[in-house]
Amino acid sequence: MISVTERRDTVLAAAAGIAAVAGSYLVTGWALSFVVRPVDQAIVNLTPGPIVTFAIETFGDAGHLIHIGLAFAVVVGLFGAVAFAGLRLAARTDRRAIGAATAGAGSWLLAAGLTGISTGALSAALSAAAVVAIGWLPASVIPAADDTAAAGDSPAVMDAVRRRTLGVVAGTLGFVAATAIGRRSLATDDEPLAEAPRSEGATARLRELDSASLAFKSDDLHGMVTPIGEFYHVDIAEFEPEVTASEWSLTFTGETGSERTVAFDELTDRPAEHRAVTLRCVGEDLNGRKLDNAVWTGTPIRPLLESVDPEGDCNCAMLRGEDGYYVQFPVDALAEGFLAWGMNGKELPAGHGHPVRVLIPGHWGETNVKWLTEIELLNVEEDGYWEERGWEGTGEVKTVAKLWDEGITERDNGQIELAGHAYAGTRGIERVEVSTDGGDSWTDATLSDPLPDADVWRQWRHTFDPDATHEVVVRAIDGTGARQIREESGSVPTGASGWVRRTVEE
Ligand SMILES: Nc1nc2c(c(=O)[nH]1)N[C@H]1C(S)=C(S)[C@@H](COP(=O)(O)O)O[C@H]1N2
Ligand SMILES: [Mo]
Repeated sequence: MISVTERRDTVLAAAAGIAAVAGSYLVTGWALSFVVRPVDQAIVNLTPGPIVTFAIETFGDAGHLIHIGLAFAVVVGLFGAVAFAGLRLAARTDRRAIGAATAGAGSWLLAAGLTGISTGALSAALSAAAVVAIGWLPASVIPAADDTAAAGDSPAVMDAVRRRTLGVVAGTLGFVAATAIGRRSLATDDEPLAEAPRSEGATARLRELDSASLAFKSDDLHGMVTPIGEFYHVDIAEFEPEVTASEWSLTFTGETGSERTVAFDELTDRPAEHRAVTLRCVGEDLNGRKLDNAVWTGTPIRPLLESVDPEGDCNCAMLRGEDGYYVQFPVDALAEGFLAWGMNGKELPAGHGHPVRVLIPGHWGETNVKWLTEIELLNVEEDGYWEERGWEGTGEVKTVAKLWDEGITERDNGQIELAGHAYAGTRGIERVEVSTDGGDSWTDATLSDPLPDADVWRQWRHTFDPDATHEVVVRAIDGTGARQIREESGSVPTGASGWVRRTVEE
């Protein structure tokens, strides 16, 4: 039989666990030193590839909620266990101070162990204080084991225990709410991004893309450039690395004639270019939203690569990011790449690889390593992060024409406008064809002006007079004259294929 006090201690310990996490969050926010982060990272790293792939296919972006939820539960459980041990010790020795000291020290060690003493000191202290506050202070207002035993678990005493325990739980939830609100007021997310070094030319490029854009009926449609805040994200980690420009460096390792480390200032002193580059994730649905375009400021990789004298037997390189991400692909593709430190004229945002990422023309998004720290030249091919999980996404992107939801609008004259973006990597988009009769007949869509950039999408638009329910189908033809693959397939392993279809009512 579980005694009243044991049950009470279990509830108090759970409350203490929650308060410890909230205390850490109050200090750190959603950052690397938050106590949940290392556990979440461990869960992500330890989850077998097939399960990751299954979760992404089944739940899409909501899959993140599963590992994050699990990580929260584990960390609450860990702090709760420490608090429980303290409460039990207090009951056993009848010395609350001993229990509180044990719980406080134990939770401080736990928090510091999770986040590291240097980064997480304050967060650890607050977690420990929360555990002590919840586990110990209420113990003085709630009848202890002896009292309840003496009272023979009388209904009156049991009632008091229950009421006061509920009071502590309510207080904890209040604390959680207060930390969430407190964090929001502390948050500096709205701080504008600084201009990127050497980004003067980016403004002219942005203007050029803007004037190449088609005008649309809908204001919700992006033109040729995706605004920074709306550019898609794909991250293996829930918590973005925090790397400052002065901390950052890139090292060429492995099979090189001479190893080399490049610092941020050295990189940004090199010849700068402003390239429009489109990214598309191999894991997205056929008509998914993980396709975006920006003007990136950076410098070509080729001269740096040549300077280290690559010697590997497989003509392949493993690129690694600060978040533990890695991807391997041919050096020939890498040599065409670009080391970017600016995005739409601003310094690279934290979520897009601050301070430096790589951009590989024409290949799937996964080759564009963010927070890039190392380029290792190899003798034998090795799998990258996504290849270990069943994808084959290091090659060239497939051709796609998207028909966006907000791209289907009715004009004032009753015509229907259809619009989207089309992308075929370095092959370029030659034509987009639209059918409004389920694929029996096809018309060429109007395209945005071609740009000089090697790896950039185009916009398309088509208007027609509706007369019934229309089965709309769109398909693109790339610069080599090849038509978008008709056969339908899901994203695993080589990216979704098929033609986007939509029923449009008059
Ligand atoms: N370091 C690192 N680089 C990464 C990833 C990552 O998780 N970590 N995700 C990759 C994937 S799968 C894609 S599609 C692109 C997305 O880039 P974005 O988040 O800037 O849109 O980044 C790639 N580079
Ligand atoms: Mo991706």
